[in-house]
Amino acid sequence: MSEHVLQVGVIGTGGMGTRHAHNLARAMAWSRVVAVMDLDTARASAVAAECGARVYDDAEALIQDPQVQAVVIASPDPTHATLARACLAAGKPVLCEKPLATNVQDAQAVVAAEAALGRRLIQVGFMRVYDPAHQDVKQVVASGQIGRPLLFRGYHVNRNPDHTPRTLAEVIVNSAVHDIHSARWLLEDEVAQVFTQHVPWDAADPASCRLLALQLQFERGGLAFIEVNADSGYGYEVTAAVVGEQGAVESQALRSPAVRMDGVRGQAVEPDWLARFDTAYVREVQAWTQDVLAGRSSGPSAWDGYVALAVADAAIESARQGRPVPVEVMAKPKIYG
Ligand code: ISE
Repeated sequence: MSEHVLQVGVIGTGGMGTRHAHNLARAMAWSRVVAVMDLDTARASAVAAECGARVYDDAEALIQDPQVQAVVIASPDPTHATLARACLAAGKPVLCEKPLATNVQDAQAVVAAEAALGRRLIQVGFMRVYDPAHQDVKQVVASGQIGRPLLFRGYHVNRNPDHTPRTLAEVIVNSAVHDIHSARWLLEDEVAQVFTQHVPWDAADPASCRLLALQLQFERGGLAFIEVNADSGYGYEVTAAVVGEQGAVESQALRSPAVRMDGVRGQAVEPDWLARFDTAYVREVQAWTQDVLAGRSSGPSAWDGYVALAVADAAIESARQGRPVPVEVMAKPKIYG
């Protein structure tokens, strides 16, 4: 590995992949982007030109490039598990955007492959653990000042300007996995069962989802209420709150200043996750690249990605059955501690 500068390949140049590429190229002296891949080669070429990188139209070829020392997977969700396993086979550290896979079986296969390798190479893109507002909540809970945590409350609102219908499975697997991970991270406990309710996007299509409500029960008795709104109509918001035996803590909903004018008090609401989590994404790749250069893994693991999908799988089943469903997970491999 280069002594001081990590050479990274980025797969996928949509909004997330482009943001990662820009951060890797500009936010720290110890990393640079040497390869960029997208099936849209024009889009990939634009990002590559900004980063001084080579362009690929084949992900496997980028992974095999000897100049590529670590990989970011920011391609469409259905490609994540296969590409993560290709990185494992090549022995290359990888930051894989969530979800780790689109179903629990594929996620389990990634975990099994990493366990067979005997060392952690995968970090999953649960970037909220690097968000200053979430870290403030974590610090209060970890300090013990609110006592034993009893409840996590997640509020997750997406703007959807085209009002593109979403399915229940997609809202759970693509969006709610963030809140499921936040609940596990903040309560430091595992989910025992989940109950799902939702408002369909189309009343005639119960598999569609306009608004999701998850109720989680944890192994030590704690609870979580998670709300995911697929089309807020006003902006993008994410908050996290924890209620403890002696108090409660919650993140600030909006980061913008409140402005009072003409008889109105207002605050700007951010349009999307790239805006709301700008600092978190920088800190995420700074921490990940420092880990890789130091030969360690400390961020959200493939195990975290798998467990989030095990909970998601139970949530989908709960919606189908209309009752709480237990969460089943495989035995935790030793490499995850
Ligand atoms: C998106 O893929 C993200 O990861 C965002 O953080 C989340 O808020 C959104 O719901 C997902 O679609």
